[in-house]
Amino acid sequence: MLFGVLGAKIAGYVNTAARNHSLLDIHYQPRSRLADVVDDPYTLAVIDFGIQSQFSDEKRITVGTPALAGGDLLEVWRTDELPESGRLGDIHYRRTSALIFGRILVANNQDSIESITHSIYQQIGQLQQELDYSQMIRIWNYLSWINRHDDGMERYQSFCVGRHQAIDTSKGFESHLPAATAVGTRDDNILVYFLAAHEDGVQIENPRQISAFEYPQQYAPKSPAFSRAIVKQWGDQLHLYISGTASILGHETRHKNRLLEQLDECLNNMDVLVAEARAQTGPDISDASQLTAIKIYLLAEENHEAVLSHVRKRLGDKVRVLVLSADICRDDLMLEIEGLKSGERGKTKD
Ligand code: 3EB
Repeated sequence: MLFGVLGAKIAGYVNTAARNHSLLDIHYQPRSRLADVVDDPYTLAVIDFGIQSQFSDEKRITVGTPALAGGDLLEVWRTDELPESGRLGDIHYRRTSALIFGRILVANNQDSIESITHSIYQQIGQLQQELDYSQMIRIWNYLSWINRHDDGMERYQSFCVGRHQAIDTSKGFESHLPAATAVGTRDDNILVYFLAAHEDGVQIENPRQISAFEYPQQYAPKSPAFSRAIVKQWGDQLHLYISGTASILGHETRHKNRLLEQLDECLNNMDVLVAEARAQTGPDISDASQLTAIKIYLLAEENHEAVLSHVRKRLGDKVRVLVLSADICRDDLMLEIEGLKSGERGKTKD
């Protein structure tokens, strides 16, 4: 009898995980569920937002871009296989047979942002090689004081140099670049977290924009190494990761000092990326309103209500919207937006 109950309990547990064959599921949960989510052994990572970038526990990352809207939500990454935790150099990771989630937090010190970035990306490359997850899929970079000029160069530009020098730039590397976010925090930490896998996703570029890796040198002496979006199949799930997207056409900032026009241009760019992704690989959604979630990084906090109401007018109320306080890598950009579609083909998860 006792065994029966226990057996059923274990079976129930296994079934919960096995029911959806999603190698990776990303969804949003109310903050009140934090304890359950962290206790769940299948939780790979929990992304949270606050005043300062930090590792709040073994699974939870607090990103130093405080939430102005949507702060009642946690972003939860869950797998269908018990993840194994480990550490290599400064990188903490959790991994399954299919994927690895890594995170690294480095305090600003006397070293230049270029050399800190170089060390971070070198360690990431080493981890990918040693543990055999060769394809970077999606990466988030939260750099303190991104617009400050250190040694005559904006810290974002120095970051681009350090990154470019550390990654593999052998022939054809531009067609294997991850989707990325690079925004600024106002604390003294540099936080990078990422998702890598054995096999590449499908890289999506934006026909309205010059690819970042082909930008003219004025934006960074070494080109920004990221793609505009990635589509990745995880078992029966298809994910679309849209990089931080700004009011840029070609390579130039549009609508300087006009917040809502910049917002519309970001959303136009995201609509185009969704359409490109659909044409190339078929996530069954037609525009940004059908994304699972977007994160809006906003320079001027006091504008968050205007931004949120404009976004709701354009995208409706299905998509989760987080508005986060952050610095943006060009000083004429007032905001930047990233997007996620998770779930089975054609279905939107909440
Ligand atoms: C842009 O389109 C805006 O350097 O990794 C967005 C996303 C931006 C990622 C990066 C930079 C990066 O150029 C800036």
